[in-house]
Amino acid sequence: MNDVKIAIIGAGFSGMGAAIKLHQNGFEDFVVLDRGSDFGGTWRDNTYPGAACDVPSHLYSYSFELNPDWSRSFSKQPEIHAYINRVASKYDLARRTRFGTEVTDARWDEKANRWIIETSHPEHGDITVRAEILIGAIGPLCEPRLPDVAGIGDFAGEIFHSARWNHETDLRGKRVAVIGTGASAIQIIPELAPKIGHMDVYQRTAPWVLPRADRHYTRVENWLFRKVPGIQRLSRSGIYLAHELVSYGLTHRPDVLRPAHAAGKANIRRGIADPVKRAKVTPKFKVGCKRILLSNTYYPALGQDNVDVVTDGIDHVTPTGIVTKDGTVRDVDAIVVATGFHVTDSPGFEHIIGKDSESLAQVWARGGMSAYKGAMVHGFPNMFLMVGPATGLGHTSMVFMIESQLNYLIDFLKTTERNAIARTEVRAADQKVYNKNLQKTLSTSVWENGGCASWYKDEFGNITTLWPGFTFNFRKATKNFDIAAYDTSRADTTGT
Ligand code: N01
Repeated sequence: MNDVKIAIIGAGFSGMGAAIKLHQNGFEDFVVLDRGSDFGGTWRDNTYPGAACDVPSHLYSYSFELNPDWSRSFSKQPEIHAYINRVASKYDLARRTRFGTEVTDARWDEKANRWIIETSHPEHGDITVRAEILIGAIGPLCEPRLPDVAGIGDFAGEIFHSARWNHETDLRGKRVAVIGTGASAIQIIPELAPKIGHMDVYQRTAPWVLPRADRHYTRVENWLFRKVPGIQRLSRSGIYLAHELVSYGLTHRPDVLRPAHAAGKANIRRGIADPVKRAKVTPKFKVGCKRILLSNTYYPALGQDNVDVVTDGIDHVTPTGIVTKDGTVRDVDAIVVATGFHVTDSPGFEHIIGKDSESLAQVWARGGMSAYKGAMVHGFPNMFLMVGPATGLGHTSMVFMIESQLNYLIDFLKTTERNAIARTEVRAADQKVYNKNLQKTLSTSVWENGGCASWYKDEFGNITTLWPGFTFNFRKATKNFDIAAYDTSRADTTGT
């Protein structure tokens, strides 16, 4: 048994951020557990061709670790992963991190006021970690979702998910099917299209894809960012404010985003000459209802003669290809599955078990994901979720939300330490009111009224993934730990 004050699950952007802030604030007794073999979470796992960020580089980095050397305005995965590893090494996070360590069960022990965390490691075996505080930084986009299509397991060729790219496979000259047209697929398709023999793109819903203002930074710009950090901060603030304006359109006045429809349609016209293909890829819902995608190369790729857009719906998969509902058989050598992630039903929720011996999955199966300030869940004392329910964004950088949550985390730890509090549990009523207010704001949003189905919504039809509104309001809400919303008890008493 290993005893620590704090155990962090996950060494991605949010888990690393938590580790750094703990260290900076004098909380040194912690461990980071990660099932992978490197830092970066989703930026470690998503190595598909063309993987890049659709948030500007200067915004997609920690405010306390700006990177003046970004090579372009929208960075590609290798550069982001390298940045993450540089930060990890600067703060010596490897010393604190146990890689290859899968958390199989994390259970609250009410008598001991501790989290009992069972882990498994292929070489070190099973180790139990006992912690006063559990920080769940498992990430919302880490569990690949495979389509529920009959026969998919029987396909005899190469098949893999976008987040588990098989780099051993050479797709040059091959017949390839890509299932999905979301953020991942629209980056993969332009990379593959010029190299493969033929591609079938299975599109269930045509997304809005707007032009991407991507460019290389000049040497002078990088020099200036290095020498005058204020310029980079100014540029970051400008980008931040511009994105916040989009947030207003998304949540209160979707009509404000109407010009984006014209930009999206112009993007289609520029990229695709064939009117039949153009019609197929023209979206039928309001911009912003699903994540707004950015690309200058997606439509030109779809416009290529060796690329077909298939909209008939998949019926089943055979050992040699895909059969659509109209009975057409399309044989392929490989299938790329770009169908997203288990967001509201992550398998990770099954392994976190609270005071009533119920898992997060069981509790949330009753009414959907819910937390207080995206972090604390009634029934799960001393657990702090990073990027938990209602913290996702449709318009700007998650790193801003992560840093807001880190402020809240540190103030929670300082407050409880100062007051010798051993157990902290958010009150059910406060959690309920908080989420009721979120749902009220969401009711006018484009995600609710934009005429689309998306992973932002759960099986009950509620949007439980997104923060509705300006991110500076979330920053304000998480500035101080509001202890009045919590039931607390000291180590030597039964409650306060
Ligand atoms: O996944 P998605 P993703 N048959 O869920 C389709 C982030 N991200 O991996 O729209 C046929 O968006 C599904 O169709 P429909 C970002 O937050 C960021 O692309 O549901 N098709 C859709 O087209 C993003 O939102 C970056 O009708 C099926 C696609 O698969 C999130 O990750 C880059 C199907 C899934 O799209 C997820 O993006 C990449 C079926 N049975 C990703 N099931 C950045 O740049 C699903 N689909 C930061």
